Amino acid sequence: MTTAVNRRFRRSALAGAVLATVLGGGAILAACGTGGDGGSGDRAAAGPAKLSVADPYIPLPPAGGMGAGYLTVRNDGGPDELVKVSSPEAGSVTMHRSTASTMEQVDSLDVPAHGTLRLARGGTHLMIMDWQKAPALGDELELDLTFAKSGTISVKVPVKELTYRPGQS
Ligand SMILES: [Cu+2]
Repeated sequence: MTTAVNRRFRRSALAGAVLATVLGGGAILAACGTGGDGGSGDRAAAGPAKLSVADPYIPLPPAGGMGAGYLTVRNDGGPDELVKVSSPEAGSVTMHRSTASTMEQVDSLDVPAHGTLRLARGGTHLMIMDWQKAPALGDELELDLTFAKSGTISVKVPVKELTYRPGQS
């Protein structure tokens, strides 16, 4: 509630001439918002998380070897945390964060309020090992994403060619 009070104070402190502009468009308020993609910045960060998963894919692992997993978690609600990923089709799925020269395993990844958690090439990613059966192009593999507050979301993840990037067909 502190946030709402502050915001109201900020608005009332503005000159009447610009007040209409501020209320009319989200541009100014978004500048001091949560920084989430596409979030209006005008909504409170409290409340339950509202998660959805977009663009999941696994680049074809070499001969059934270690694979990577990429996806985007969108959140239209309060903050959450990805705490575990598993798959009935692989013995081991871990979360990794890439640094300049190496990568490290992490226990959890933040899903910001009204923002996104993006797992993408060169950044945070999943590492998948010990396949039950070597994945092939076109396979759809299940990943079970467990969040601290939202529980488990299961997604079917297509196996794509190595050069695939989301947004391409
Ligand atoms: Cu890794």
